[in-house]
Formats: sequence, C-alpha cells, structure tokens
Amino acid sequence: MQFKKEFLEKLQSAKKIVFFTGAGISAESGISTFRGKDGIWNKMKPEELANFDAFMRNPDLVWEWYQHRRDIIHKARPNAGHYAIAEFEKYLDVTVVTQNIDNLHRRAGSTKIFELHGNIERNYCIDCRTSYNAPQFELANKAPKCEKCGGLVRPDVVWFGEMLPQDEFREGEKAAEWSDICFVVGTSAVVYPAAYIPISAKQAGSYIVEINVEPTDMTRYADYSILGTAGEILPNIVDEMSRLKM
Ligand code: BJW
Ligand code: ZN
Repeated sequence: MQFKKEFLEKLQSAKKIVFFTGAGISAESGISTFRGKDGIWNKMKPEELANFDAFMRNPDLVWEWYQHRRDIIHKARPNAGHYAIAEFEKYLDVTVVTQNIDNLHRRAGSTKIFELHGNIERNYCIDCRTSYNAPQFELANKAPKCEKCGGLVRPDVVWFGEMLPQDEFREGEKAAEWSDICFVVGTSAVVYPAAYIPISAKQAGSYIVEINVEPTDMTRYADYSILGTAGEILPNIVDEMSRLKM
C-alpha cells in the first residue's frame, strides 16, 4: 500500500499518537454501526431506544435490546484494526479515545483507553448509583431491580441528552491536543461533544489522518484522508511504522 510522503515523515517523527475511534472499527468484527448503509438506526430510531425517557417508558424493551447487543459483543472478537492499534504501543505513546462501548480495544491489548460513551459491561442503579457488572444480570430478560434500593438498573452507557464522563472526556481531549498525529477511524463524527476531540487536536497542531470507507464530516479537517476499511489500512500503517523504526 502506498501512503503519502508527508504522512510517512510525520509517522517517523511522531512521539505521541491518538486514535479517535467509532463504530466502524468494530464493523469487521460483526458489530453493526449506527448510521450508514447497514446502520442500526436505519431499523430503529435512536430516540426510541437510546435515551433516558425511552428507558423510563419501556425499561424492559431497552434492557432487552442491550442484552441482545451484549450477546453479539461477547461472541465478537477484535479484528485486525484493533490489533494494529494495540501493536503501535511497541513503537510510541498511544492513547485510544473511543466512542465505542464494546471493549474490543481492551481485548485487543490497548492499554490507555478513554471511553467517552460508557461501557456495555457495566450497569448502574438509576436511584442510588450502585454499580453492577454485566455477568450479574446475564440471564435477566427484563430490566433488573437494584439489590440495595429496588431502583431500576440501566446500562452504563451515554444516551442522547446525557453528559459524557467528564474525566474520560478531559483526559481524551488532553491526549488529542498533545498528539503529533490524531487518527480518526470508523466514525461519522456527527455526535457531539465527542467529535470535538479531533477538532481540538487539529486546533492544537496535530496532523489529522482519517480512515473510513467513505467521506464524513471530519474529512474537511483531515490532513490526509484514506479511504478503506480499518482492518485493511491500519495493519499496513503498522508495517510502515516497523520499517521506519528499524
Ligand atoms: C468504517 C468501516 C470499516 C464502516 N472501516 N470505517 C452539537 C451540535 C449538534 C447536536 C449536539 C451538539 N452537542 C450535543 C448535541 C446533541 C447530541 C448530538 O450529538 N446529536 C447529533 C447526532 C445531532 N449529543 C448528545 O446528546 C450527547 N450529550 C450531550 O451533548 O450532553 C450535553 C448536555 C447534557 C445534559 C445537560 C446539558 C448538556 C450524548 C451523545 C451520546 C451518544 N450515544 C450513542 C449511544 C451509546 C450507547 C449505545 O451504543 O447504545 O453513542 S449514539 C451512537 O453514536 C453511539 C456512538 O458512539 C455515536 C457515534 O457513532 P459512530 O461511532 O460515529 O458510528 P456511526 O455509525 O455514526 O459511523 C460509523 C462510521 O464507520 C461511518 O462513517 C462508516 O462509513 C464507517 N465505517 N465500516 C472504517 N470497516
Ligand atoms: Zn439502588
């Protein structure tokens, strides 16, 4: 694979890199994206499932939808894209700032990960905030009740209209601002405030490399836009890296 010379020079001198990832990086693991051709929002409306009011209206339906997705995620494996990102840690300082809730970066071996939209493995009580992990409710097909106070237990993910975990966002933003290269991988970059991460990186002088199967809202900010799948492109970039660092 042939990459732009300017990018290879940046790669050679880079000390810190950030990967800002979205659902597209997990597509090749068999996990549906939200938007686009095979996106789940084509079949279901986000406002019917991914917000607090929907959960209060019909907790069992929303819970069942997340149990179904947990099932898919548990059976899925990280793909070549996730593994390539983990492999970059051999060569330089790597931070992953992900919008994904699926744990696949961790399972692939990445060590510094900021999760902006929560994690499907965790749940919490909406009344007393007690945390519960996913296996505790593995067989629950209805929204469970908190053992301490009887409140409803929900997945620990960020729904529309909810605040992002502030520490994860702040640390992710800091890493982006300090990065020499910020890779924007498999995200439509339409959901805010997450999409401010690569914009902050750009404003701080980082070199923005987008990897996506199609142009997005981020393409106009990108210094280099590579069209292709994450599972194909990222291993090729790691190969270049290993050659450059030899
Ligand atoms: C491939 C590929 C392959 C495929 N290789 N690529 C400013 C402007 C406008 C609106 C807002 C704004 N600020 C806030 C808002 C409102 C809202 C928002 O952004 N709305 C817009 C959508 C219009 N934001 C919020 O509500 C956020 N909260 C908030 O702002 O709070 C503020 C506040 C709160 C309280 C008081 C006061 C203020 C919260 C957003 C939460 C998003 N949650 C979700 C669900 C998480 C849980 C779950 O999974 O169920 O997060 S929505 C969904 O979208 C999920 C994702 O993380 C997120 C982003 O999607 P992503 O990852 O980009 O996926 P896709 O599907 O969109 O794109 C996939 C891409 O991959 C595509 O480009 C493909 O081409 C590509 N691809 N295969 C490479 N093999
Ligand atoms: Zn409780």
